[in-house]
Amino acid sequence: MVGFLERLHSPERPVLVFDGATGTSLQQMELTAVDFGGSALEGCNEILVRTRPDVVRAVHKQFLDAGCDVIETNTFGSTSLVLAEYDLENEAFELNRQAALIAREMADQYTTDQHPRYVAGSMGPTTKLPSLGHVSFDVMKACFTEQALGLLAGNVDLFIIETCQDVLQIKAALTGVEEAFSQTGERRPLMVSVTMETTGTMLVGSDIAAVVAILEPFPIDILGLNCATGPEQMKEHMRYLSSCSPFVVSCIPNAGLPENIGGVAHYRLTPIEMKMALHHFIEDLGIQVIGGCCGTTPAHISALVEVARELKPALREVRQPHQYLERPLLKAESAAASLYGTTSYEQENSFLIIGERLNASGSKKVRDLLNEENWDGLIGVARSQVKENAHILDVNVDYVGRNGEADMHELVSRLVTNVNLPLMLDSTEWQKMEAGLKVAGGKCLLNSTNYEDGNERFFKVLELARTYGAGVVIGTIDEEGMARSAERKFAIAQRAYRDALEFGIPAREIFYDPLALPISTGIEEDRRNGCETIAAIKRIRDDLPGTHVVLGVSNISFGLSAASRIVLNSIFLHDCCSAGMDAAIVSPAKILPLSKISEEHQQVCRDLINDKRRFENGLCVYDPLTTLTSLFEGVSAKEARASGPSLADLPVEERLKQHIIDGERIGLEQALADGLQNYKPLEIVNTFLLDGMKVVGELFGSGQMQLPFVLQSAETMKSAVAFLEPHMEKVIGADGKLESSAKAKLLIATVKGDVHDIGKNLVDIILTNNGYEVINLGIKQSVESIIEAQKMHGADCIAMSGLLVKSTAFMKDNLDAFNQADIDVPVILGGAA
Ligand code: THG
Repeated sequence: MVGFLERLHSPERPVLVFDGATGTSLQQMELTAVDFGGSALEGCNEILVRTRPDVVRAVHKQFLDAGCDVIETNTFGSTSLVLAEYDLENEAFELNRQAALIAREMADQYTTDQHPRYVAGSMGPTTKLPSLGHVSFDVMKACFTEQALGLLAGNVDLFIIETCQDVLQIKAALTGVEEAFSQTGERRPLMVSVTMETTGTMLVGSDIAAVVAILEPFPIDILGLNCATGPEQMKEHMRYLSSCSPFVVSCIPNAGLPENIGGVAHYRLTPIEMKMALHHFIEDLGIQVIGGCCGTTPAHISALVEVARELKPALREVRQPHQYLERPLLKAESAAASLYGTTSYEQENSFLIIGERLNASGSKKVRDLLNEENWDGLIGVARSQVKENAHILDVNVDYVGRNGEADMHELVSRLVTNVNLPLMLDSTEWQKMEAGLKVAGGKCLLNSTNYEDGNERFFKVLELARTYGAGVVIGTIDEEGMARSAERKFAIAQRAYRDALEFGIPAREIFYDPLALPISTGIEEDRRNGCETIAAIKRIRDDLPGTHVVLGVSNISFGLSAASRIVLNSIFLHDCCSAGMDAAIVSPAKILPLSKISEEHQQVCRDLINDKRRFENGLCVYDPLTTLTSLFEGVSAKEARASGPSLADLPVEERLKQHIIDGERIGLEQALADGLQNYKPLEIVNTFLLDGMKVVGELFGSGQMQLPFVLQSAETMKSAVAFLEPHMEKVIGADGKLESSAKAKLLIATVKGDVHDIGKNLVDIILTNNGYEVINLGIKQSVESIIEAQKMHGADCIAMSGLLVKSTAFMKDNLDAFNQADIDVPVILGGAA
């Protein structure tokens, strides 16, 4: 049988068809608790490969009969992370192996020379979001390794990491699968399929460009979308993938957006409609892998098989893994990314601005904040650089005597949910960089590596870049120390160019740092530090194609007065950019445009940079360093620049509201204290703070604010209420709750047989912080326990949630049971289906 990749990349470029919905198909089989092996396991579809393998075979069979090319193993939730909800965590390997063997047997039965059938090992997203701290990278990775080993033992043809909600989860899965490959010495093609919500982003807020930029460095074969919506809502994303993704594109939509018809989730798109929608994707956008997600039946798959036979996909340029070094992205440039969006490495009419402030070795303030573990204060430093228009944040926690790995972990995990900028992880120790990489879902830059300790450390950082998909800064330092002359700087850069490309890091991911060393010391050997660096920039730009150049610009002026530093740094930056530098680590607010610097000051700085001292009879008669120092005697830094308005300048009412919108806890207590001068605590909550939450809700609803920021706003709301509580004694009820601030009481539960509660828990947080009292019963709640809780709490409303399509059936039954029990409060149903 021809291998999967061989077929995918064969000259005919066939459109390959995946199977349809497994969950809905199993539901059609009308299984009971007995089929799952007892009521405790009801809803655990993954156990069926053991308890009812005949049923699993029947599902595969109906899709194979429909003519699909690929069937997926029944292992969507077969990681120990999810199986633990059913006390089955020790069965993960076996369940995956069994599922793969069943699918293998079925696919082999159907395979003919003309029509090979393949098995894709399905790896779902689990029930946890690592970017929100629900689970650690290492635990998640280990779970995926175990799953992959089981699937490999059952001999799947490829892996599909699917229904992805969080890019950090994808990275954990990809590194986990790589680990399984290296343990077994085997390899399989990789497909990644992400879920874009109706908001237009992944659940954690990543847009499609961020998804592509973050995954571009990984050796995957197919990247596409599945679930959440129908083909119509996927159109824009498909267009982007078609023109910008270097991978084969896949599209596995639901049979339309679910609609509620008579209390049951209904997927309305007919097989013909689905076929029509995908027609366009194949013919015009070159989508080469299609299939069906929720609500798709064998009839849908038959229709897709027809369209796949009839059409030839439009030609797209596709990169195969071994071409990573040669082929850049198609239309999108190389970019760094936050969890939310991309920042191109190449900035038009500017340079890539990397904010230098969040650096414990470069700032006493940051050092002190770190020592106090004042994380909010550190986030404040990061935010101020966002306001100053930094494109990327340099993050350095190097501080003797502290646990740098723990600090990097803590700070980066907070940064990713508080700041919408990509990160540059700055450390002399690779272990600290890795600690940051494990919590940063976006695409980072690693700052930095060099040959100071020989090849070993140099390659260790490159390995991190390759494993986690990051760009890398390479300093021109080798075994003999820092390169001082342009020639030596270039020689080291050239050595690194060869090494990095050979190792698998493409030129476009390399940022050379030819070292900005102080020209402010007056020491003879430092005099040429500026001009040698500029000369090195020119040579790198001319002779090492495709790479970038970066400098820690502020180094050159160490020790000078604040005002003269601003001017010297600005001129040096400008001249380095003219020489070909395209990125710089700076304090953006302290950079002046040349037009704001007098001719005289420019001249002195350039003389200093280029060492234009004048000597007469061996005596120095003009030293630009001395001249610069005297020119700026007594000039304050403030006089050298202007500063913008801040939160503190707003009237208190606006300020309170803005604190909530920004999720900014620094200065919050002061704002609340100021507010208390004129308003009652409850007025502050109900008017200004809730106004802020309302704006947050609107921004979220319209896709302008991502989920983690909403949660930060909710946390800020919580702090505000906690601060105000002692001032509200009179209105606190007997139960200690804020009587008049609790708008209503809600009872919420994930229904029987369902372990998915990410959405429900978010609803809990957001409602709680909007003044509702929420009683959260948790997952797998039987109708009896919901009724009992309702009798006890007398909630004003009951909300039931669940991800599985079959959960809607439980919800319907529960409604009957509520009627029987004379419960007449309103009921809200929610969840993916
Ligand atoms: N190359 C690369 N990375 C780097 C550097 C580099 N990272 C760190 C540094 N150099 C760039 N960042 C800074 C940060 C702060 C200062 C200079 C460079 C700075 N600090 C004040 C000082 O030392 O006087 C401290 C002021 C304070 O305490 O607040 O100027 O070259 N790849």
